[in-house]
Order: sequence, then C-alpha cells, then structure tokens
Amino acid sequence: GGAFEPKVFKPEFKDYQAVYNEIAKLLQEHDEYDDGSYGPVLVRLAWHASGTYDKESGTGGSNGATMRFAPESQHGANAGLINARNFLEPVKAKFPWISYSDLWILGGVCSIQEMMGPKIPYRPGRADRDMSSCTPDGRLPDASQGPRHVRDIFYRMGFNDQEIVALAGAHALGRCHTQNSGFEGPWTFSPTVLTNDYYKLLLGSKWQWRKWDGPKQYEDKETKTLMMLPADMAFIEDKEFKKTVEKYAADNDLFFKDFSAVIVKLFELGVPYTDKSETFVFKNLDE
Ligand code: DDH
Repeated sequence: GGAFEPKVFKPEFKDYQAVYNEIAKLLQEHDEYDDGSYGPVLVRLAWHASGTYDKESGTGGSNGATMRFAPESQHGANAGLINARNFLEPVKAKFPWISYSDLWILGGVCSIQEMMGPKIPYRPGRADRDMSSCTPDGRLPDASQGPRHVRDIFYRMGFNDQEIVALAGAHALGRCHTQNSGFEGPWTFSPTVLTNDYYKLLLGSKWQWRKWDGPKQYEDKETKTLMMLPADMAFIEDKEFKKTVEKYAADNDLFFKDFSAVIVKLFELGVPYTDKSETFVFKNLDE
C-alpha cells in the first residue's frame, strides 16, 4: 500500500446501533402521526421494498431502494410510503454512510422492536441502485383477492404457507387509509403494539361486509371499528392457512419466534451477502 491509500469508513455494530437509536428517538418525538407512531408505516416501507422479490429472475428485493424513483414510487401499492421515506431523510443526512436500502430495512427492524415486538436480527450489506432496477408494477399483493392470489404472490418470493401466515401478523400494526389504498381502518385495538391480536381477532370476531361507498372490506360486527381486507379473510377461508392462524392465536411466543425468522428472510431476499457479513441484534432504546 502507498502513502495515499484512502481511508474507508467501515461501520461497526456501534455505528448501526447509533442509527437505530436515532430512528427510535424520532419515533418517540413524532407521536403526532396516525395512531401516535410512524412505526407501522416504516414497517410497511421495509416490506414493500423487500416484497418485490422474484426468486426466478433474482430481481427486486430490498437491495437497491428503487422505490426512491418513479415508476416504482408511483405504483398504487406504494401510495403513502412517501411519509416513511421522508421520515428517514434526516437520519440519512446524519449518517450519510448508510445506504438507503440498509436504512429502510433498519427502519423496519427498529420499529418492530420499539413497538414491543421480538428482536429482529439485522445484517447490513445492501447497496443502492438506480432507476433501471425499478421493478414492474403488480408484484405486491392485491388486497381485494383471495387465497390463490396470496399464494401466487408469496410463492414467487419463496415463502411457504406457514411463513405467509406468520408475515401477515404484521397487520396487528397500523391501519388502512382511504387516501392510500381506498380501504379504511385498523385491524386491531392497539395498532402501535405488535401482538398476535390479528389472529385472535380473525378467529374470535364475527366479520361482516361493511356497507359503504368504498372498496369491499369487512368490519367486526360488535364494534364496527376494526377491519379485515378480503386478502386477510383468505387466512381463515383456506383450511391450510387457518391451521397456522389457530397456532399463532393460541401462542404469542410462537408467533414472535416465527415472525422474527420470517421477516429476516423477507428483508434479506436478493441481498448479495458474503461470508464476511455480520449479524447484529440491537438494544432497544429503553434497554
Ligand atoms: Fe399490509 N396492507 N398487506 N402487510 N401492511 C396495508 C397496510 C399495512 C396487504 C395490504 C395492505 C403485509 C401483507 C399484506 C403492513 C404490513 C404488512 C394496507 C393499507 C393494505 C391495503 C395501506 C394504506 O391504506 O395506507 C395485503 C393484501 C397483504 C397480503 O398478505 C396479501 C405484510 C406481509 C406485511 C409485513 O410487514 C410483513 C403494515 C405495517 C401496514 C400499516 C401501514 C400504516 O400506514 O399504518
């Protein structure tokens, strides 16, 4: 090596933990959003960045952060995710060494942990790509469809039935917005805390079609404040899916364990790791 070898900054665990802490702090400060947290929309950003993956072609996935660009940013499924991307901009400005693609996934990991979910082991290694890597529209699930469509979409990413049901438990978080998807309302009574309530409510409540001008969705008969999408109902309409719903409704620890494993798989689809890639488990802000 010569005297002028450039010093490359090699971020370590403590550097990623500092990014985590910054996101967690901003989550606490910005409690003016929705039900009091940007957490759910940050989880959705991480999922939609990852869920474009196609295992046959190896295209899509969280590596690239191509949702920064049109046409992907304009895909109907991504409506409203600008709020999550904008939320993370000051974090990117403070830690310019992190790629957008690693940052968006870290935003999801941090949000799940800070919303009382399980630990989500995190491996950096994503690099941003340009707009030529944008995926075609139609790779994310259509909420108005049933079991066949849900399987087609998630099998394309490489998931099995049990994993699909485990992922769907994320709908314990957040809500639908008429200005984004046309649908309206939350799935659970505590949309900023991750629990197995999504499964409990699917099985335990009576669901009826909501009578309204919007797209076809279900409401719970008792309070009429909760909702299910047709694609959520798929998980109890289909016998195979329903078996797994019953397991998770009965056992929150099992749900947490399986959810953590499957969301790590989702977040890592198509990411070009090497055998040098390290896995980090972050401390929560209050730990
Ligand atoms: Fe979802 N989701 N999702 N979802 N999702 C919506 C909101 C949120 C479907 C449709 C919708 C997953 C799977 C599916 C979250 C996480 C995850 C909305 C409402 C629709 C529609 C958007 C809006 O109006 O703002 C469908 C269909 C499926 C499917 O499985 C077939 C998965 C796998 C995840 C995950 O994270 C692993 C979260 C969180 C939200 C709440 C966002 C918010 O702003 O609040």
